Amino acid sequence: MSKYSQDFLCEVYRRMYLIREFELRSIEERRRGLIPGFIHSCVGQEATAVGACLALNQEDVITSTHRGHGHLLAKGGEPKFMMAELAARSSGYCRGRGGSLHIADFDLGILGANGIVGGGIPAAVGAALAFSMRKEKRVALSFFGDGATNQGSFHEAANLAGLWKLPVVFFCENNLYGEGTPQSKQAPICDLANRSASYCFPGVIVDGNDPIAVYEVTREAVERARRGEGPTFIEGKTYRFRGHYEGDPQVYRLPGEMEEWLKKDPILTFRKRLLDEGETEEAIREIEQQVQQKLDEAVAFATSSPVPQLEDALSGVYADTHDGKVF
Ligand SMILES: Cc1ncc(C[n+]2csc(CCOP(=O)(O)OP(=O)(O)O)c2C)c(N)n1
Ligand SMILES: [Mg+2]
Repeated sequence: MSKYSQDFLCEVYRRMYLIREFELRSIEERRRGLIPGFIHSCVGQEATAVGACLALNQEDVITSTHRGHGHLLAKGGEPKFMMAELAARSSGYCRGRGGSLHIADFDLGILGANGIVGGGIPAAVGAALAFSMRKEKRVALSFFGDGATNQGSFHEAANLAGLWKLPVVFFCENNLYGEGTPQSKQAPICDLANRSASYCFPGVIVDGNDPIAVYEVTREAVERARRGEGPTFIEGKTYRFRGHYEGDPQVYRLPGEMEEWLKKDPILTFRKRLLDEGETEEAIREIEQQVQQKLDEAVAFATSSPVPQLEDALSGVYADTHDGKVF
């Protein structure tokens, strides 16, 4: 028997299923023409987002990446405002100006997805510095990919966070590739968690397809940060099941690699685990139906929302028209 309540385990499944289905819907809606531009889907990486965000409080903050939909949904993002943003509608999170790569909601502690690889990492460290200076017991968690750990921004941010013992969690989703380049051709080390040694804080490796394992290591890292003991680097080993972007021919994958990882599909394995824990098939189906209904509503909301108007193009660009929110 699990030490977690059925309600908690069902919530884990609900959030992971929502992310998976949100991604599949957005791929479909892009094909149908509702969504312009690129989508970098996180299908296969749902467990890192959900496990990590469940270990945070509402007032804690995250920074995200170009592959950010899962992080935002896991931190409480509303699917209809996200779908509207993806569809470039004025009812979207950023009034339709940001799109998939730039969704933010300060009220939920979502400081932003980010099109710049490694760009969210110093932003999270900056937030952690602010918390520390204001003596607030809040934590910043930065999601980033394996490729981002080769950026200077990661090393500079990790250095200061280690030096100043800031309340930050560096969460690396190692999906084995940066675009089409395998990790072995990007960096001379295998386990990226070892990078933390240079900056004098712990590095932990976790099965990134197991949301409970992710939750547990993240909770420990968050508690450590809240106690003022500084950062932790978590490396979640995982795999993306879709291309780097929708349309990627994926010629770089090794033979048999996908098949092996599909056996560890976080949604299917956790669904089975729920059944083993005594949850009924009917209860799981009900969760799935509720999610599907939410997504139907999200697509209908986006479809019926207006596109931004030309005369509003400059609103929010200059400080005097900014709505003044701080995180
Ligand atoms: C600074 C910068 N360099 C290059 C790119 C182009 N680019 C977009 S995603 C990506 C790969 C990132 O790999 P990783 O950090 O492992 O994240 P993943 O896509 O695997 O989630 C690259 C090189 C970019 N957006 N920003
Ligand atoms: Mg990667």
